[in-house]
Amino acid sequence: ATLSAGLPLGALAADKKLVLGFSQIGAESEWRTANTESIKAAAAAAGIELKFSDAQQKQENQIKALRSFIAQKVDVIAFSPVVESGWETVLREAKAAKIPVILTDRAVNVKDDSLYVTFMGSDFLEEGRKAGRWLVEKTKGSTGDVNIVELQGTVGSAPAIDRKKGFEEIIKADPKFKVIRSQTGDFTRAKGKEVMEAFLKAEGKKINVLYAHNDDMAIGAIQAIEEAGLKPAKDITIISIDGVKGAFEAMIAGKLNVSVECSPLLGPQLMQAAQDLKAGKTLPKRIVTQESIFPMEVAAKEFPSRKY
Ligand code: GZL
Repeated sequence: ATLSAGLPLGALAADKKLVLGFSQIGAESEWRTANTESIKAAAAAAGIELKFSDAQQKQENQIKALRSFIAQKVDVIAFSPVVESGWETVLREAKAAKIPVILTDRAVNVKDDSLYVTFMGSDFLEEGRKAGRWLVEKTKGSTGDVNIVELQGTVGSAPAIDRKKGFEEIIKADPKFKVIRSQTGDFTRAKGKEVMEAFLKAEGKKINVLYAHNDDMAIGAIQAIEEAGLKPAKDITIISIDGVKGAFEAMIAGKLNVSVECSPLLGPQLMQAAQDLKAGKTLPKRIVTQESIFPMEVAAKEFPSRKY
């Protein structure tokens, strides 16, 4: 897609520093703080002036930040939308101001996709499928029911919607898989622990598997499982997503079975995209991050080379 704005950024005086306004969701998880570090470090390395705002996971704060970037006439706006809906109006204001918008990490639901130049981030559907495929493999040959409890991410967010969808797409193939409880833990350790305590009270020893949409909620749930006198990764198989340091530490301690990688290291790609826009280049509408999966058996070997 070409620049939805007017003059290509190339019209900027060559020596003028590119100014990028970035609206970050918050600091809810290890993933998020690693993502922020990646963006700040990459801006400094690229000599880009970064105006950074933290929305404490509130959409209204993100919209306020985007409006302030428009008022300041930044060259490029980028943000990680906390939920998929409710962005049309402010994105139209950015378009009217001829400021190109880059989406990072999470997608938005808009009818007119000229409202953003590109969306760079993971394929959350595929992350959910990878989690489902790992569980199918792990329970191959077992005939009894596999009772699953699910800790969903932030309600209405692209990762929560798609990680649920991708996982269900795979497990629906075998009726032995039963999701007996599913509730949001809002991607945080504290909420993940609280909701897992409720699951354990309601279902107790019936629970065979926990599927957590991120490592932070899984780590919170591990505390609840231990406090209930059960052995995480043994009495209850635990599958999570992100691949942050805390997950590797839990796998090395034998308390988490697998983590599907979701890379937060989008900073360099974001700065490259902003500079390409300034140079008048067109960007692909979708840039997908390449990712892997880490079962506990490889955690100790992989840990030293992990960058987040
Ligand atoms: C995924 C990102 C999610 C992470 C969580 O790209 O949006 O938000 O999986 C984070 O850890 O809070």
